[in-house]
Amino acid sequence: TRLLGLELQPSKPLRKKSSILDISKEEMEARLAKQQESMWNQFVEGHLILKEGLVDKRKGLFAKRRMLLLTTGPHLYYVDPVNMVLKGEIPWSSQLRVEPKSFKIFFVHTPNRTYYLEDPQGYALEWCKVIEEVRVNTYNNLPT
Ligand code: 4IP
Repeated sequence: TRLLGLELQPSKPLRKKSSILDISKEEMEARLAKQQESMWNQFVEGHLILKEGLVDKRKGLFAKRRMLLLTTGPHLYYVDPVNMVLKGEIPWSSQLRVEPKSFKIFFVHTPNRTYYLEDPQGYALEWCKVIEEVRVNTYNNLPT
């Protein structure tokens, strides 16, 4: 039927809003192929990079600027972007929690350590949102 020029669609079953981790096999292959051109690809052990960005990771008095790479797995790798060396990984578990402190500062809590991170560009809330989305979709539990 047509109504005011609009085609009336039979109502679709309600679908959950797709998450950042809902990636079809074809899309995964295409994105991984494209990622081969990325200078960060060498650090992520074949995983797909979901978000990347420079952050200052504070430990004690000093902060180190690191490229933070959130990937499928999930993993949160951090790389020294000057020497192009993988420095470590924030360990993922169902207990990982993010805590935005301001537009620039956010914490990543893990059972053994809280990572103090600062996004100089002010996208801390974006980081928190995407990490939380990955957590929920990986471990299937509710925010606390
Ligand atoms: C270092 O401080 C860097 O912040 C390291 O970060 C950090 O390791 C070290 O903590 C910390 O002592 P200095 O360079 O001033 O000595 P990065 O590895 O990114 O270079 P992580 O990786 O663990 O944050 P310790 O406690 O891990 O050694």
